This record gives sequence, C-alpha cells and structure tokens, in this order.
Amino acid sequence: MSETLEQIGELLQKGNMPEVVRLCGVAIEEESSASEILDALLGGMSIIGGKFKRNEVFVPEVLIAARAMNGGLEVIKPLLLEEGVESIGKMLIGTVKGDLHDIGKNLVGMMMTGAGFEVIDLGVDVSAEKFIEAIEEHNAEIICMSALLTTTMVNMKGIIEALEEKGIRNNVKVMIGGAPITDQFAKEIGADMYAPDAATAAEEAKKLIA
Ligand code: B1M
Repeated sequence: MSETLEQIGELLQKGNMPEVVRLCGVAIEEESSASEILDALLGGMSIIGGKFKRNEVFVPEVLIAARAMNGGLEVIKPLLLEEGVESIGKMLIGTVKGDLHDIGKNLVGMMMTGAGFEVIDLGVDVSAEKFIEAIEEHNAEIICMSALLTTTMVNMKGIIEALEEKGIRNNVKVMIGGAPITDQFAKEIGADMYAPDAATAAEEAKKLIA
C-alpha cells in the first residue's frame, strides 16, 4: 500500500475530513485505483468500528470518521462511475426508519449508478410511507433498503408488508443489505434479494431486472 493510502486510513480514523479529501485527490494523481482508495477508506473505518465496539472510542469520534469517509467517497465517486452509461432501470435507495447509518447505503448507490441504474436516494430514516410515495412518483422498478442496527432491520419487514397492503408488492423488486442482514433474514421477510456488499448488490440488481 502506498504512503498516501496509509495516511488516508490513519487520517480517517482521526476524523480529519479536509486531509482525507485532499489525500484522496493526491492518490488519484498518483494513479491509485478507485478500489485501492476505497479499501484504504474502508480499512480506516473498520478499525474505528472495532474501537467503537470495544468502547475505546465513542459516537462523536465515529461520527467525524464517518464524515471523513463520506468526503473521501465523494472524491472517488467519478472513478467508481462509468461515464455515459444509459439508464438500465430506476431504483430507490434508503436506510430504513430509525436508522441513520448512510455510508454503506451511499456506497451501494454509487455502485448502482456505476452499473447503469438511475438511483433516487431517499436518505436515512425512511418510512414505509416515504418508500411507497416515491415508488409511485418515480415508477421505480427496484427498491434497495439498508439497515445497520438489529433494532431497525425489523422495519424492512414492515415496509414489505406495507407494499403488500397497498397492492404494489409485485410491481417492484426488493433488495436488502447492511451489516446485520443475512440471506436467511431476506427469505424470512419476503425480500427478493440480499447482497452482502455494494459490488454484489449492483451485480444482483442487474440480474433482477434482466
Ligand atoms: Co453505529 N453502530 N450506531 N454509528 N456504527 C454500528 C452499526 C455497530 C455495529 C457498532 C458496534 O457496536 N459494534 C452498532 C450496531 C449494533 C447492533 O445493532 N447490533 C451501532 C450502534 C449501536 C449505534 C448507535 C445505537 C450508538 C449509540 O447512539 N449508542 C447509534 C444509532 C444511531 C441510529 O442510526 N439511530 C449509532 C450511530 C452511529 C454514528 C452516527 C456515529 C455513525 C454513522 C454515521 C453515518 O453513517 N453517516 C456510526 C457508524 C459509522 C458505525 C460503524 C462504526 C460503521 C458503519 C459503517 O459505515 N461501515 C458500525 C460498526 C461496524 O459496522 N463495524 C456501527 C462502513 C460501511 C461501508 O459498511 O454500512 O455495513 P456497511 O455497508 C456495507 C454492507 O453492509 C453492504 O454494503 C456495504 C459494503 O459494500 N450494504 C448493503 C449496506 N447497505 C446495503 C444495502 C443493500 C445491499 C448491501 O441493498 C441491496
């Protein structure tokens, strides 16, 4: 790993967003690939995640690290996206009600855009009502839900039930993901697809609408 990539991981852990953003630009100039820079960002975030779990750092530190991560992602976004790709389908993406984690969701959105989807990002804390309104407004073919908390993953089931009650469940494919989500859980709640990471999500989404 280059010195710049190492520094990116270290500065991300310190939550130094301006430097992470600057060094992502330097790494691009040094011809590091988008996936190498992404690995450096994710590596730093994973160390923070471990420290958070062990109570060595707390919410404020994690929050500023997350801001630095999102800043870095914005810099490499153009590299992750293929240029001039025609839309192959319309997709909604959001983190479910009660959940504010958006880094994984943003990454999935970028990979989906790169795969050729028109992605409408509903943000975080998205209710069933908001998903339904957006499906109707945008005539979306796929909805992608993200959840990072064991307490919010259950809300995915509620959203699928709301689609059924509204009579539109068969109009859309439902994909889910996030750290606590498993294939088994996806089957239990009646989702069409579970993806463990952003790259797989994009591959599976293409298959879903093929
Ligand atoms: Co939170 N947090 N957090 N947090 N946080 C976790 C998730 C936790 C595992 C940490 C821990 O204790 N070890 C834990 C959850 C425990 C549990 O539920 N079992 C936790 C907790 C407890 C909390 C709070 C409750 C803490 C508190 O307040 N006491 C609180 C909840 C707030 C809320 O949401 N209501 C909270 C708050 C926060 C911050 C705000 C500080 C911050 C989020 C900032 C932000 O997102 N803008 C934060 C962070 C950053 C984390 C950790 C450290 C990192 C998450 C992350 O971004 N990872 C996390 C620990 C960890 O995961 N190791 C943790 C990087 C990201 C790229 O991975 O999101 O998993 P991930 O996405 C992956 C895949 O999951 C997949 O693709 C991505 C990779 O390619 N994927 C999908 C994700 N969504 C998908 C959707 C798809 C497909 C794939 O659709 C098809």
